[in-house]
Order: sequence, then C-alpha cells, then structure tokens
Amino acid sequence: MATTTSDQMLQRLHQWGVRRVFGYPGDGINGLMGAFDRMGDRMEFVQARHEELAAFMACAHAKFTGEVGVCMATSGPGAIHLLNGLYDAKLDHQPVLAIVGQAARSAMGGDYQQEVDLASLFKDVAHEYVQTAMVPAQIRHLVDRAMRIARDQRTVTCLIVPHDLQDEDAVERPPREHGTVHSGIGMTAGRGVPAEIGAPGTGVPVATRQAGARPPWGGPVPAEADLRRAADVLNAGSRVAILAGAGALHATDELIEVAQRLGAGIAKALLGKAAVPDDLPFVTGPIGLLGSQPSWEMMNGCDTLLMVGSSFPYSEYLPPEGQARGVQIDIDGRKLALRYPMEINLVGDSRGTLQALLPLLQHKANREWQQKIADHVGRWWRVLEARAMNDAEPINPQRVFWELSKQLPDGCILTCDSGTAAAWYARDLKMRRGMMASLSGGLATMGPAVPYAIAAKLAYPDRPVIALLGDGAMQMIGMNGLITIADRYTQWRDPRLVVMVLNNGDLNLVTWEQRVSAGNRRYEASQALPRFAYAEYGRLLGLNGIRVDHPDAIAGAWEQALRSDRPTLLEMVTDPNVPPLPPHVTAKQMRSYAKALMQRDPQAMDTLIATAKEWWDGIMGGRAERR
Ligand SMILES: Cc1ncc(C[n+]2csc(CCOP(=O)(O)OP(=O)(O)O)c2C)c(N)n1
Ligand SMILES: [Mg+2]
Repeated sequence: MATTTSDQMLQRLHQWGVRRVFGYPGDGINGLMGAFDRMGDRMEFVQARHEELAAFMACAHAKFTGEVGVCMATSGPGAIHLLNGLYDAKLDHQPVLAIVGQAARSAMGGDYQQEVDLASLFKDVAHEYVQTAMVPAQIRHLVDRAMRIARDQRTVTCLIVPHDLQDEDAVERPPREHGTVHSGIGMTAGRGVPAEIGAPGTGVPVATRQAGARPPWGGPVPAEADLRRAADVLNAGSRVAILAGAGALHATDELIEVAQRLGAGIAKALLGKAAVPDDLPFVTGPIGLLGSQPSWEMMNGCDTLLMVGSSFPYSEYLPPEGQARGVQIDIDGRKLALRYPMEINLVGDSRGTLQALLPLLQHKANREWQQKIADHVGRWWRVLEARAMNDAEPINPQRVFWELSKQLPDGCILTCDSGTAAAWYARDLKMRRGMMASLSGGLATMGPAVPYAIAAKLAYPDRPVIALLGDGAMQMIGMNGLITIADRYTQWRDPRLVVMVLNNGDLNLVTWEQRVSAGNRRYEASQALPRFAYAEYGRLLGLNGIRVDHPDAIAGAWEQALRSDRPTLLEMVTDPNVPPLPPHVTAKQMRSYAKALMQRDPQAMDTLIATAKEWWDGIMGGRAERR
C-alpha cells in the first residue's frame, strides 16, 4: 500500500513498466527521494552529474529500448537544467516524462526562493501535457496521463509536484463523486510505440530484456484502397528511390524486400542509420550535408520517391519538385508531404504498412537502375577509403572511423555527438544487422554522446557501446559523464564502453561553416579550444586511457579498447584542416570558401591542400595512387 503521494507516484510508474529514473536531487524533491529509498530494488535512481545529462539519458533510454524514459529534477535550477535534453527528446519524437519539484503550495506565488513558473517554462517542450499537482487525489491520473500521452504522442510530458504535496497521505482511489477522475494503466501498440509495454502483467522488465531484442512494434496500417493507390505509383516508376528514417528502424526486412522487388536504392536519414545494413550493394548510405554522393545522385535521378518514417529536413537533397512521383509512409500524419509534395500520403506504422504493401508490388524486370546505384555505391566506398588513407597532420579523422568500421563488434551500440564526428559517423561506419546507433538528430545539440552511451550501457549491460565525440562536446559535458562511467562500470557484465574523442583543438564543424557558409575566416576567439590531456584524465578516473597521434597506431588502439576489461577513453589527435565536404558543393559555397581563405585564414594553405585531396579522390573514384 502506498503511504505518501511520492510512494504512490513511484509505484504507479513501476506498474507502467518503469524500472529506472535518471535524475539529480534537491530539496524540491526530497519527498520523492525518500520514496525511492523505500522502493528498494524495485526502482533504480541513476544519479547524473548534471540534470541535462539526466534528460539526455532518459531520451537515449527511450531511443534504445522503446520504453518511456523518465527523468527527475528539483524545482528551479534543476528543472531548468533539464531543458536541453528534453528538447532533444521532443525533436526526435521520443517518449520522455520529466518530473520536477516546485515550491510548497503555501509559498507558490510568493516570489519564494527557487520558485520559477515551471508550467510556463515547460509549456513549449511538454506542450502535449504539463500539469502541476495540487491535491493527492490527482496523483494517480496525472501519472497515468503523463505516461500514456508520452507513449501515444511520442513526446515529452512533465509533472510538477510541489514539495509539501510529496509527503501528504496518498489517495489510492478517488471517491466516486462528481469532480474526480478514475484512470487506469496500460495500452497496446499505438502510434509507432512498442506493443504491450506497461500493460499490467505484460510490461517488459529491463532486467529480462534480451540483448539485441527490440520489443515487438505495431501500429495502424492504411486502408486497402490507399495501399493500392500507393502500389500503383510505385509499380509505374522505373527509377525508385527509398529514403528511410528513424521511423523505419524496426522495418529492416521489409525495406530490403521492397527495394529488391522494385529494383530501388535505399538512402538513410541520420537517425535511420541502423534501418538497413550498409553491406547491401543498393544502400546508398547517408543523405544531406553529411551524406554520400550515391544518395545525392539517386535523388537527382529518380522518377519515384518512397519516404518511410523520416522527416529529414533538407529538401534540397531530395528530388527537385515535379521530378518524381512521391509516396510517403509516416505514423504521424503531421509529417506527411512536408519536405516534398507527395502524391500518396499514408498514415501508418512503417513495418506493418510495408508488409501490407508488398503483395501489391510487382517485381521490376529491368534492373538497370539498381545496378547503376550499386556501381555508384561500390565506387563511393573506394572514395571513402582513399580519403581515409590520405595523410594528415597528425591523424586524418576519417581514418579513425574507417578503422573502427572494420572492427565494430556484433550487436554494438553507437552514440555520436554534433560536430565533425557526425559526418564521419554518417559516412564511414558500415552498420550491420543487430547494431543500434543514435545521435541528436532534430535538435543537433552538442552533448549527448556520453550520456546516451551511459543509458545504453545501463539498458544493455551485455553489449559493447561506443561513444564518438569531439573535444568541444567532451569539454562541454562529456567529461562529467565520464565520472559516472568510472563509478558504475564494475556493475556491467561486459565492461566495454569506448569513449572516443577527436582532439583537434577546435570547434571544427562550425569553423568549416564559418568558411564555407558565411565566407568568413576562422575566428580564433570563438573556435580554439583549451588544451586538455583526455587520455590522462581517463586514467585519472581509473579507466583505460589511450592517446593516439600516429595513423599506424589507430587500428591497434581500437583493438585494445574493444578488448579492454574496463571502459576506455580513446583520444585521437586529429587534423582540423580535413574538410567534411558535402556530397555536392554549390558555386555559392565555393565562393564563400575562397573569400574566407583570402581573408588570411591562418590555416588557408593547409585546408586548401586537404580539400584538394578530398576532391581529387572524389573525382578519381578512389583509384588515385596512394600517397
Ligand atoms: C549546445 C550546442 N552549442 C553549440 C552548437 C553549435 N555547434 C555544432 S557542432 C559544434 C562544434 C563541435 O566541436 P567539437 O565537439 O570539438 O567537434 P569537432 O567539430 O571539432 O569535431 C558547435 C559549436 C550546438 N550544436 N549545440
Ligand atoms: Mg573539436
């Protein structure tokens, strides 16, 4: 029996299948902390180093398990610190519940210490559901609604709990009278959410989740007549391009089957990187600024576009309007025909919809288009290899990812940060079946790689996890997350967690943007980063610390890190002058770049040489002589 409203909240969350909450304490939530203690082993409180990390962890928990991620923070400053991680979840459509404290009800409105208008503060990020609890009889339905709405809408919800209310006696069941709410628990598969989690008796407890096993997914499938109209468009096309996103991560077999049937190629939005393996010849890989040339060529040459579970934002990387007939599948009707004027807009779960579509699709006898795509893809991998092998000062960052790609352990989970790491992660890492990977897609914020990795490791302690980030992101919050890793790793069945930092002394992606987009030279004051001994810091924490400053040592360092008996901080000293070239450089970008370099950019000569090498490899298709 629950005794206080705090006990009731946690017990109700437990009934919903929640086993772990990421957070940080404070006097605004002391009632809840007491209840955690009373929950014992039934609920784990994961103390983060900063509330932003807790929110990133909750987001990653949702991304990697399909469950609702829950984070908790105290009133005022703690609640404010959560925001960036919550926006990351919101923009990537992840179900996350934030529970925050508030001043006592008797003090609210009194300009009290740490009193912030939290309902207004969270009104944007949690606009589907943000509520302040006022009396104990609300607690049951507030939890039920916050959990159900987060799952159903795949979004962020927020509960604000004044701290005096947290110690009040619980009302288990409101009286049967006017003005009360009588809610319950559970839901089956809905709009793109995993089936059954949280239904009484069928919740999937974290401890029993099998390594690599994603929960079964389900969701609505469009009506037969609409599927037929979509099939007609796809059957009529002779050059079909598929774009898969995060909403298609659970539809691997179906995407491959459709591509084979239609003789199509598959490009992947960043969040859909794990949707299909990269060793298939017709998978063109990433799209967009961090994309591949085969994706660019496929989009510019196709006559039909099938977009599945993606709201990839950059329309200039999709076919020009009018070139292709379009079919889109999305669980969220709001996302349809948003980036390209589609002809057929299907609301449905990607997997179920593709399954229903397959019997209506005809096998295309002419395989020329798919063969052309495969030729481009084969050539592109050679370009990437040649680019990775180019000399740089001291290490070419592409080589770091190229060598990792060859050594990726089965079933590993990859996390990445914003920065140039994202470009090499997108292009150079070949995903295989059974792996998972994510980064901050919609918000593209710095900071998530390390907290995502921690959450991944807590959810899947048997799987190797690899976090990839720049020195800027490391200095921003990654270093704090490492303290948590050092504190917890002995509890993991497989202690392998590699945190790889690109030490280039620069906020490099933005440096390139300053040159190529803005036409400005690198601005030293904003771009240079303080020196820091990352590997030594790792060792100081009791982790494995490896510093690599010669290309010949890269492969061995990965090997060592991936075999280690403890987490490793792998510091790669890389060259900031290697450009993360987009697959297509516009004349305007070229003019800006030239203008930037003419302003006596301190690295002008080095960047020009490195850029020329990249271009040369692109033109020569990777056949250029090794230097
Ligand atoms: C919170 C936040 N602040 C700023 C940015 C803008 N930004 C994007 S990438 C980047 C540079 C990242 O530098 P680093 O982590 O060192 O990686 P590098 O590009 O050097 O490899 C910056 C400043 C952002 N995306 N998020
Ligand atoms: Mg950097």
